[in-house]
Amino acid sequence: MGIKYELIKECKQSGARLGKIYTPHGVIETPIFMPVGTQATVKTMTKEELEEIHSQIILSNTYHLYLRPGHELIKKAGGLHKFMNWDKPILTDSGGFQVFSLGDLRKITEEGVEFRSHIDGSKHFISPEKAVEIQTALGSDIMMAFDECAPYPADREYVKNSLERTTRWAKRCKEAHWNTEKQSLFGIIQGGMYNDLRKISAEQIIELDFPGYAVGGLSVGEPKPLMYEVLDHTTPLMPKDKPRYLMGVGSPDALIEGVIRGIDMFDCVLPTRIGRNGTAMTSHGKVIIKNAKHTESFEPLDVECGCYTCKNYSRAYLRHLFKADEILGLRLLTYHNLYFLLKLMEEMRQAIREDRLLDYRKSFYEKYGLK
Ligand code: PRF
Ligand code: ZN
Repeated sequence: MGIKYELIKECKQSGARLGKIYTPHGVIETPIFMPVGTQATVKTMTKEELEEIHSQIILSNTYHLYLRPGHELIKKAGGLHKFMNWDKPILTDSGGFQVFSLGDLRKITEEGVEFRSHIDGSKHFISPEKAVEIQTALGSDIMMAFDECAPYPADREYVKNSLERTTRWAKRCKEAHWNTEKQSLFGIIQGGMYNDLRKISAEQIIELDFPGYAVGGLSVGEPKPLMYEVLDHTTPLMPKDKPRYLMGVGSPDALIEGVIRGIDMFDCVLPTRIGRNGTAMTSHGKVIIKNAKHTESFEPLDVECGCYTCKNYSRAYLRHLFKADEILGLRLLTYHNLYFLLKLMEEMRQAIREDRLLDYRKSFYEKYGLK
């Protein structure tokens, strides 16, 4: 029924978790990074390319697909997997976060959120029930509860009200969720940067008994040490026998710190977004490909990387593509960045197997130029 999580082992050095999530579209090895395909496409990447770099699961968005092309159309196409030609697992975010990012284009009430489309300005309303209805039509393996992600900074009173509403919405999502054989609904813990509020939210959401739990409301502009401190207080409250998902996190250091604190799943637009604007993540830190110093560099982006981009193309060529606004540049850097992060996750899984994740962090940071 739905997904099943298997905890394989905990790293003796760090406490990080190695596990497997069994879904109707296959097994995911955790900890895992999920490439983001907001509009039913991981920008510039074909299905074959995603498979080549061992993407095990991708994320898509309720908000965007509801507005365009519409969840009814995707349902008619046979569901999101068939529509976008991706037969491995898909997780859909509920639209909570995306709608709240709209600023003055939205109005929150107990019933739900009224907002204007970023595409044509038309008016819409998403409630917890509607978010589940849309995700049911999309047919994702994992759907997310409709939550409110409080901004940063936000005062205690605001965050308290917001997390309590998030709990009431989570309950309504659960009641509206009927396709439980094929789709699993995850709850989302909020509570901002207040450790006591995180505890209240965790207790309330866990009480509702979801097959997996996310930590939302982090990576919203707060300093990284603060995010790590909140995680330090939050993950120990989460059940050991269910997957734990840290939403919207994808920088290499935050992935490592998250895994060390017991997180199993991550997603972020970072690798694909910075790839398209010409920044590569490499084992020696970031490379800004348009930089003049790469003009005559016939070395790959990362000599240690085995990806298609690094095996075949030089920095000089990639720089030329970006300077000339050629589409292939976007594709090659996106490919490399996703390969880099997915390999980082695989290396972390191996380090957990061998009880040496803290050693791995140390050597990664030294090379990457951190700490
Ligand atoms: N809630 C939802 N999606 C999200 C977040 C959240 O809090 C975040 C926070 N970084 C990213 N994506 N539903
Ligand atoms: Zn590469």
